[in-house]
Amino acid sequence: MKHQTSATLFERAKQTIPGGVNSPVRAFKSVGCDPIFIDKAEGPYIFDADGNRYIDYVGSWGPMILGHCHPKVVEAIQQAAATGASFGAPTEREIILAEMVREAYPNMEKMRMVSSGTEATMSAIRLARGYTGRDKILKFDGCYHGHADSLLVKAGSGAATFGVPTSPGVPADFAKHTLTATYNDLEETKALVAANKGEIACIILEPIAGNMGCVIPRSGFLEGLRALCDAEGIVLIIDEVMTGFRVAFGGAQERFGVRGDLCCLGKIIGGGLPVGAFGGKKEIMDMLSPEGGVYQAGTLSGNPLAMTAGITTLSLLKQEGFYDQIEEKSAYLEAGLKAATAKYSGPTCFQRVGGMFCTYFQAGPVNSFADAARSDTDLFGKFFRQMLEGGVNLAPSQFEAGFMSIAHSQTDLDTTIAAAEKSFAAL
Ligand code: KE4
Repeated sequence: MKHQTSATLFERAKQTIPGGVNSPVRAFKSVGCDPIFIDKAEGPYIFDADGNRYIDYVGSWGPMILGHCHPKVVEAIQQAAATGASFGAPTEREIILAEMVREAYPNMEKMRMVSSGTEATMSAIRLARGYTGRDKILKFDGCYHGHADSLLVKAGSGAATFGVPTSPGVPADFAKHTLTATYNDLEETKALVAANKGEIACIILEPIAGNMGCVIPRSGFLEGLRALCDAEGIVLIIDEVMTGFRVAFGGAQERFGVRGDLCCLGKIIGGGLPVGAFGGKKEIMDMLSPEGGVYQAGTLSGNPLAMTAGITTLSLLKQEGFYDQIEEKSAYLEAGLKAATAKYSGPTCFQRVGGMFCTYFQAGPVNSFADAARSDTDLFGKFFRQMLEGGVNLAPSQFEAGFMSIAHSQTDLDTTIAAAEKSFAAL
């Protein structure tokens, strides 16, 4: 087959795949250029179809915290593939991964493996509704929990990027059960709960909102939601699909000390293969079929290859000092990017927790989606394109977070900072 460049692949892809991509944000629509098609990846690098190398801060949107193609993960997957790709029957590997996850998230007394973050949050919400007998759910503007119908209401990530927060195709009858509040606004949330007393099954949130950049919970916000849910018999669902094993081995729940009744995971626990998980209190989880009446299922749930990739990944994350190194690299990058704005007169605001971060093109601070939406997305797009030209692959949207991996070297960070200096100067 004649060598295909990203441009030719994109044209060809659009013939059979809507927008030429299997997930909207990959189309680079909000950053004003055509997408790059990836040929291969290694460590902190991705290589596109035109042979360009990029220092990668997307990391498949979070999973690749070890860097791409970690030899131990590759070898484990190769060995697992030789013993069977999928059985549709239970395996010990599912137990091993569940036990490893429970060690890091003790509130996940029991859990179910699924194949995506969307499946995890969708199932957790159904379970919360089944457990409480209530229909309404409460989420926060700018938080994205996947594309299940009841969640595409003022969602973040792709939906926000396209400025179409409430997606067509979601029946009004579904959306009406979804209440939305302002992230970090505990008083508003309390008022909304009071106005729907006894009707709300769950409150679901990102403990650090990585789908409107990187929005950090105000002191007392998570604690306040925990107390509110306890007082009102509401299930608190903490969606750690992005933050789980990202900002600490025990995620944001370890970092902030506030635990959900249910917790959703994804991304890193699959080591790049399709895995999601939801879990929590035994009394809630045991309502799931075949124990209880709440139905949830999946052909590839607990897939042996994905379980193997997850087990190998988590075992490497447990190594002493792993998150200290991620913190060190991320803090160095933060300082460098801030210094890189010296020749740039416009306002920027850099927000970070551990190895997830965002440069907002505004003065900040950014505490909510309304704050994030004030960013200059055109300027972000220009910066993104400059950085891509400079060999650095950032998340292609102002409303996404960037991710550090352990594979990013000092040289990679210095190269990134130099590219940022050039890019800011050219804005
Ligand atoms: P998936 O269904 O995409 O595996 O997970 C949905 C999801 C749930 N919860 C949180 C907090 C998430 O961040 C996500 C997915 N994250 C986006 C990136 N912001 C996925 C990238 C994409 O949509 O292509």
